[in-house]
Amino acid sequence: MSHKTTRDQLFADFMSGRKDRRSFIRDAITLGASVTALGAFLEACGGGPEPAAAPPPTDAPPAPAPDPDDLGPIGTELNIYNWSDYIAEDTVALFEKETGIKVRYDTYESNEEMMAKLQVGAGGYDMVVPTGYIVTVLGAQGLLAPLKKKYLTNWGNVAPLFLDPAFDPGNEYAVPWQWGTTGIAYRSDKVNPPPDSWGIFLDPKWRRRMTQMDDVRDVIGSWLRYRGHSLNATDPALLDAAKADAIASKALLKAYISAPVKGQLVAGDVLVAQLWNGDTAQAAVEEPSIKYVVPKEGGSIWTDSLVIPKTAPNKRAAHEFMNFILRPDIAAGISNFTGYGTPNAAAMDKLESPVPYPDEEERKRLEYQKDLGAATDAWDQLWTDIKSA
Ligand code: N2P
Repeated sequence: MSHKTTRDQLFADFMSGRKDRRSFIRDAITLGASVTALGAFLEACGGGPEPAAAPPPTDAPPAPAPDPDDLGPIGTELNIYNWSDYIAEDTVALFEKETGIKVRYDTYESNEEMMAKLQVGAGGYDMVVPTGYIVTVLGAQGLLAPLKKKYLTNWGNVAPLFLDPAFDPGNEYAVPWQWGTTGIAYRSDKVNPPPDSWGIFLDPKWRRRMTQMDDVRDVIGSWLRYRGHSLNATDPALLDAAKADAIASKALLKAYISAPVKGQLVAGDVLVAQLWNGDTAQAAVEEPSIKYVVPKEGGSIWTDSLVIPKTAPNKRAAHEFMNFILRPDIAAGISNFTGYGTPNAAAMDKLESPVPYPDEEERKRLEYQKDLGAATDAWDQLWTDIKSA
């Protein structure tokens, strides 16, 4: 049967009521009708078949199939889930004003907290901000929507160092947001000599005035580096040694706490804290004696990225936000507030105190966190053991 005959039959069946609306739409799309044309036709029919309605024209060429890269209209809402203290105070307001999109903005304190929500499909988020190795995990679990690059007209501003990262080949899912390092924040007015080793977290002199982050990768990673190993190690013997160090240190720590430790550093309740460089810079704005060091044994370097969950209800608006923050002025505003490095090359000369890209020498001491694959469970168990010790 020719396409035309099939189509005539389909319309005839629908108009006579032999075919219901749902299967009519499905079959018409299979035959190449465009969604717009179908919508107009159905509207003209008044929502259902009417025996008296005129038959639709049948000699028009079949409409092209809907474009899979077309995300439709921009929408009116956007739900963002980001780390705390990780955006400028005016970024969201500027975006809302320019686009008319209303943003709901929630925050989290660790990749694990964010992933737990995403994996059970909670929150209704359109955009989350995982660290590199987590992009790999979420992508492999089929939880991310691929980027539609045609909406990212400002993509050219991304510095070459952040293109095609190992954690997301071809930037299939991720738009780089900020990059930074994990080291030690300390009160230089009280801690002398300044710390230069992860071993400070084993020094009883600072009992109950020290914290490490509430983060499985950063805590175990620091103890691995302390003993001269990769922070991506999976060898059970190395992990056991890291566990022993972590448990010895735990007896001296005030808490496992991440970004919210800033207030305690400023107040002087905490004098030494494992922390990221940017959050340390934020605390130093309030209390200039707060300084930052990457220990001699080395620490982690990471890039966090914007990604869109597969279940996101507002994917087009999410792309609009991505393109917005790829603008140099907006990107510079974000890094000026967060104290982290920008992956936006065009924003570099707009920064108040730009974090320079790490040079060769620094990169030797810094290591990217990688997906641990099958060893993830062992690490998680270790973390549970440490926390309950
Ligand atoms: C937000 C810092 C997040 C960096 N305060 C973690 N990669």
